[in-house]
Amino acid sequence: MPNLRTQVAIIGAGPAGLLLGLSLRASGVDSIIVEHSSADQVLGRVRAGVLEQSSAETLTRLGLGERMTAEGIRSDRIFLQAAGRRHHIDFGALIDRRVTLYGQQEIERDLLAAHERAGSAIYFDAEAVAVHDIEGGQPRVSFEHDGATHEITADFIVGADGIDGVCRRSIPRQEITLFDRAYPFAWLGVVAEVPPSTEGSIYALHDDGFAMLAPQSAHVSRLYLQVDPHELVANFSDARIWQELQLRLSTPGFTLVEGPILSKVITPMRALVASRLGYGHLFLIGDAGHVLPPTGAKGLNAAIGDVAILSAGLVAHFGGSDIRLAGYSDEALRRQWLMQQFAQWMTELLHRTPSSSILTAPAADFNYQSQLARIDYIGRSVHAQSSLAEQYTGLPF
Ligand code: RFL
Repeated sequence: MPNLRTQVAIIGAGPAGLLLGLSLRASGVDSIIVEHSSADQVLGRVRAGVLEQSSAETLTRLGLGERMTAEGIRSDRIFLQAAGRRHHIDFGALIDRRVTLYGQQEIERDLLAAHERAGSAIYFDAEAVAVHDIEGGQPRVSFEHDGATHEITADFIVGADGIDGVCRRSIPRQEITLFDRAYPFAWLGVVAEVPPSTEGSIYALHDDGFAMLAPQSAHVSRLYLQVDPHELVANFSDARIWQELQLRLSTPGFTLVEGPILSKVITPMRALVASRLGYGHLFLIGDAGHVLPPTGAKGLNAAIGDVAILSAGLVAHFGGSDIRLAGYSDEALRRQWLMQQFAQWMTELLHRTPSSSILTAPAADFNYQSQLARIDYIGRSVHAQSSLAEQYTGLPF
């Protein structure tokens, strides 16, 4: 059985795990990454696409800025739309901050290329990944690879294994609480080979539900529709998708350009925060510790923020000081709850909540009228717009 030894064993080669490995390496801390999918599967997942200003700066500091700067879109605005009126939220003019629109799969491609250049140890297609002895001084990770059982002994294990990974579940149940919330709607997300019809993302509330248009590059746009969480992708032909998008995104004088749809996926809308992101010698980063509804575009940014905080803590630990590492969970959770309240606010502002046994039809209609008024207020108030801009582009604290 191959026995390996490293300072930090990382489970999961999503953006959080890959970025942590690179960040540690830049400070002379070694790691091994274990991933249960293949590299092609990792690169094939289409997900987030909005980078806060500080996330883009973190990636640039780690030498990942070249393609992002050349191919990503620096955007200084979004549009909020309701009742056929579109409000321009101009981050640049309001607070002089911006976001970068660059697909998560492109970031992962850049991260994997950087790891390849650096000769990092990454085990793709690992099976039966398990963590052991996280409370003791010699935590271990075991996994099957190429027909052989491997074991890694490490100083620390980092769970970067997403919402369904093994790491969070390895913390004893009595030691962790999960704050969990499911929304009664989902997103149908499509990637279309079509130049963006707008210079900034459009977030629209419509009688039929939420719709969004997000530029991704000069030739690619992402588009989203609120759908019932029990809907099947098969029920959405390209023609039906474009028809719904045209309806929900329409305003006088705006033309939504149509084109070939490259992918379609339905994602349930969910929020989850673990009460702790560290236990013994195990730490959780990214979706392994918390999941955000995508409306605030924070999931990937939260992962990048976790990496920045944990990486600094681990580097300080190996340099002889434990204070930062001991504070990781509290600091990352404080930032996480700031992001959660914003994502919740955006989600509740922009989706039609279906009536249910809890929310009667008149109450659902009341909510909708109130949402329309809130968007009208944001359109009229520079203070409300500045607050939105500050939270969307990333809190500076
Ligand atoms: P990831 O990207 O889920 O990566 C986790 C990695 O761990 C691997 N893994 C394991 N490896 C070894 N052993 C095991 N037992 C393992 N179990 C899992 C997985 O194969 C995977 O490679 O988590 P990470 O790195 O924390 O990154 C977080 C982001 O991916 C996530 O926050 C965002 O993409 C969320 N999200 C979105 N966020 C946005 O801000 N805007 C969006 O538009 C947006 N769209 C999305 C999304 C997440 C989605 N998923 C997870 C359903 C759309 C989708 C479909």
